[in-house]
Amino acid sequence: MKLSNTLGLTVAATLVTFAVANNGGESTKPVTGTVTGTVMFEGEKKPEIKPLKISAEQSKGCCAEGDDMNTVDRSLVINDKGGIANVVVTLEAKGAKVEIPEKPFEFDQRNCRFEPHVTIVPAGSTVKFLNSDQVSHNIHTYAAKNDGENQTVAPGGDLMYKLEKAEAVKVACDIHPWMVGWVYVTDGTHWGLSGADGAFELKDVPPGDYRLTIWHEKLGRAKAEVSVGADGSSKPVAVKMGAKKKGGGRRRR
Ligand SMILES: [Cu+2]
Repeated sequence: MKLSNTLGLTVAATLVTFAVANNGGESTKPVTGTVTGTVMFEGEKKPEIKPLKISAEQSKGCCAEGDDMNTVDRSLVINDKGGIANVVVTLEAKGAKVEIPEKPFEFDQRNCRFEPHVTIVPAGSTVKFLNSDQVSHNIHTYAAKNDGENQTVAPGGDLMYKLEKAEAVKVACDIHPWMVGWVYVTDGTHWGLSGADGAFELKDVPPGDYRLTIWHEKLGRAKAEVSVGADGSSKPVAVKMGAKKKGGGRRRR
């Protein structure tokens, strides 16, 4: 009898300890969720994107001897199922703090292409342009709200570029006209970039109702809303983007 009593007490005490530890963990880390979704192309016909036209003369020194230049045009990449790559998705959660990392965001130039094609940075960040090539590049940024940049970066060199205001900044190289990349500066608190299948995710989003800001360099903007429940759950967001309308409000047939 005595033995079973002791055993019972031990089990009960263990359960209490476990419950307290669990509660303690939850109170220090607030519940957040991961917003997921896909961006799909909407339209009868997927636009045809032609390879970049790059002459041997222009691309001299871009690649190792005998290697071919990558001529894939990344300005609009749609997979077989209609998923659109390189779409920027951001949201702003009130009260959420964005920490600007001390280490700058790296934006490389490799084999005469910008890597990555699109990078998302919070306003106030610094981007470090690198040059991993054996040839010089000329960083030329097209900014409306931020400072512009137009400087040559020698092989192995770099260039620091501070971005204070939210906007999509086009980055080009004047020496290699096919080189185009984007630095998307956001004043949102959470962001994600769609992958090759059009899927994106925004992590650590606190519960609430949000309007997503969606941007693609060729397709323009789209709208979507998402709710993150008190338990952190949310329904996947289905975003559709079509060819940009010309002439302002012209209807699609
Ligand atoms: Cu270049």
